[in-house]
This record gives sequence, structure tokens and C-alpha cells, in this order.
Amino acid sequence: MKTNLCELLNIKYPILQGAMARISESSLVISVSEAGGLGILAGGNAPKDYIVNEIRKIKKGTDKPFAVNIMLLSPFCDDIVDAICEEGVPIVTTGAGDPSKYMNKFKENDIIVIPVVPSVAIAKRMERLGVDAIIAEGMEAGGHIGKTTTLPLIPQIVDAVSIPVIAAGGIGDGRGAFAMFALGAVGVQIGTRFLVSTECIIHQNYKDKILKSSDISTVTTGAITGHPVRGLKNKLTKDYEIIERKEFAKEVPCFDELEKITLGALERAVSGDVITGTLMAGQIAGMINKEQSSKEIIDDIVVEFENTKKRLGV
Ligand code: TUI
Repeated sequence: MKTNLCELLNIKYPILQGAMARISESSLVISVSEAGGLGILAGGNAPKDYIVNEIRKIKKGTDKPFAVNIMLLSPFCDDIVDAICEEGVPIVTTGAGDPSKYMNKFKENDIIVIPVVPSVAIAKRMERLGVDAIIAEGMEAGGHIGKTTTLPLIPQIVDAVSIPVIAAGGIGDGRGAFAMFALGAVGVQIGTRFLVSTECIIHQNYKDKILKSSDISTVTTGAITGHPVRGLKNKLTKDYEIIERKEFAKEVPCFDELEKITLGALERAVSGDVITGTLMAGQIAGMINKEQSSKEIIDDIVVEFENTKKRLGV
């Protein structure tokens, strides 16, 4: 599976672990980086002291490269950028916005910058900005998503830019990774499969919901807010859809009601409330049927990738 991305990031396999807010914390990051992939700490909406503490735990737990993701809708972005520079984090990924204002600071600190992008136009803008690679994320992914699916998105972005492209959204195994390489990607980012990693700290109830899900278990909510989010269907998403329909029909403005049911919903999910929590997950959730360590997950992906190569005689 070796590609030029392995040299750029100094990793064994071009497999990045998706940064999932409140989920991708030090224990998951250490396990993925130790297994030869790139573990990524999710900044999410966390404040600076939490991030500094987690970075220090990661540095104690592994001497392999890792990254920190900055979720650009967070009120603590400036602080997290400071923490990343002060702690000597080698690689940064960004999501949910435009990282331009931090670019000079990243480059002054020799940090490798890899934004997540949902479209060709943003990919081209990021290349002009001088980023090192991009993660092109299709809307099969869990969490906050764009409008295009992975299969058409990856080749269009590969054709539009000259920097390395990492594919994300809808990849759960070595066959999917191989398909992404066929489209021109040189790496993959996988989030949902790591939700059931034994080193992932989410509550067993959340893991069980993933393990029991099928191909049609996810739904997107929140289009009305401009920030659509994909997750597993549950009471929260059903209630959300009912309120959203009222808002669409312009019967009553319902943003307050929507905010009320989603406030703290990610925290509830991570703590095991699978009824009113937001169970962010991608469409590959239906493919996941066993808990494994991060090392087993990565080793499986590599074997499946090699088997696919053999099956196709290439
Ligand atoms: O960021 C993600 N996924 C996320 S962030 C998140 S926390 C959250 N929760 C509720 C609402 C909003 C956020 C949960 N999942 N994926 C990467 C991603 N980035 N998807 C889409 C984008 C994106 C969108 C616009 C990246 C750049 C962008 O650029 C806008 C601009 O103006 O340049």
C-alpha cells in the first residue's frame, strides 16, 4: 500500500484515522499511529488545556507521527493553533471551514497542513494557499458533510490539483481503499470503522448501534442550518426531521427547538445515550460487524487491499 504520502508523513501505511469530535482522543490516536497509520486528535469544540493535555499523552504513548484536527467552527481555534505550535505537533488537518488565516503560522512552524475539502473549487483554493495535501471527503462520511459523493469527487479533485489527494467518506475496508487508489488517491481517511476499535472510548451502546446497523441506517439532518450532519437514525434524528419539516413549511421558525434537542447531543451519544444522542457515523456502518483493536483493523485493511490487487491481477 506504500505511496508517496507515506514519505511525506513518515508513516508505514497511507491510512489516516478520521478526527471525530469528542471521540478521537489520545488512546485511539496512539493505537492508530503505533499500528502504522496516522492517528489524528480531534480538536472539536474543546478548549486549549484539554488539547495540550491530550497532545502530551499522545507524545508519551507513541514516538510515531500523529496529527491534530482543527474544527474551524470551534470558538477555540486560535488557542488550539497556539497549542499545536507550542507543542511541536508535526501535522495538522482542518475541517468545516477555511484555514487560510492560520497558514503563515503553520508554515513558520514547519507544520504539514492537510485540509479536508468537500468540492473541487475549495481544493483548488487550498492548493493555491500552499497546503501540502488535501483530504477530499464525500458525503457518505459521518458528521458534517458536503454535497458530492466520493466516487465522482475524488477523480475530479485529482484532475484539478497537483498535490497528493487522500480520499475520505465511504471507505471501510481494503477494497474501498483500492478503489480510491484506482481513482488517483494516494491515501485514505477512515473514521467510522475506528468507532468500534477496542481503543475507542465511546460507550458500548454506541458501538453496538454501529455493529447492528445496515446499509440504510444513516440519515442526514441539519441541511436547514447549512451544516448537514450524517449519523445513525434514532429518536433524535426522527424528532429533528419533524421539527425541520415544520421549519421548511414556514409554519413556525424552529431553530430554537432544533438547538434545544441537539445541545450536548454528541456528549450524550459518547456516554451511551443512543436515544437522544447524535450518533455520527458514515454509510459504511453497515459493513462493520466486529470490534477489533486498531492494529487488527489496519492489518485487515492492508491484507484486503493486497487481496483485491491479486484478484484483479495487477
Ligand atoms: O468537519 C468535518 N466533519 C465534522 S465537523 C463536526 S462538529 C460539527 N457538528 C455540528 C455541526 C457542524 C460541525 C462533525 N463532523 N468534516 C470535514 C469537512 N469539512 N466536511 C466539510 C468540510 C468543509 C466545508 C467547507 C471544508 C471546507 C469548507 O470550506 C468553506 C470555505 O468557505 O472555504
